Amino acid sequence: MLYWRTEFFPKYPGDEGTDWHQADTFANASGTPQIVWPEAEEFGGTITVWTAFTEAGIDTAALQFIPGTHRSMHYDETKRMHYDPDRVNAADKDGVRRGFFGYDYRELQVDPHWKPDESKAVSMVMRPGQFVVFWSTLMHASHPHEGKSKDMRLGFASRYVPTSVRVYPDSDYVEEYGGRISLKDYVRWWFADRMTLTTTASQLIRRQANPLRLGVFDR
Ligand SMILES: O=C(O)CCC(=O)C(=O)O
Repeated sequence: MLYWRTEFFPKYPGDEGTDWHQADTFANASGTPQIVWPEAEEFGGTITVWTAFTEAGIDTAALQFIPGTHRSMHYDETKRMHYDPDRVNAADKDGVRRGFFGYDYRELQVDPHWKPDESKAVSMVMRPGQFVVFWSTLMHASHPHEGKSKDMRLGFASRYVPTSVRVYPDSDYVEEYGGRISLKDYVRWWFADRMTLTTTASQLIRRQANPLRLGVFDR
């Protein structure tokens, strides 16, 4: 298994929720596929372990999921989204303030008139240290941070794929969310043994730090 990407997801008091989205190749923001599965595989996407570093409640940007949506993609990541930082915290979508960190995920919709069935959405209220594991093609989003509390919400996403998946193929840099990151010193971690996903977040971190079980790949 390859540990190929990590991201912090902060939501400050008053911040919008995250747009509903599914991610298959992760070309969504950068325009270039970041993971490419073998052609014979019917799968795409990545396992995400999203760990709450803070409280994540209904009023403080808890994640939301729509069960059963991971098998069919409503978004086409070969389309382009357009980055505009002025969009952040400025859009109202069906009565909810939502956005995608300067992008509008609706730009990728296969059917521009389609809407996610929010009546089936499940909210994932989490305490610090708890984590949720989900496939990235599962429709997910977050509530806005309503600003009723002064505390930020911070999530940390770790992303995993099988070793047969090509990661950042033919890319020297990633340009997304208004920044450009060189992949010159990029490494991905390789798990040499079986990992049970019932471990706690701290066990997971300990495992990630255990050199006997890990290798480092260059590209
Ligand atoms: O934390 C969020 O609001 C979004 C997280 C997310 O989309 C992800 O981890 O894939």
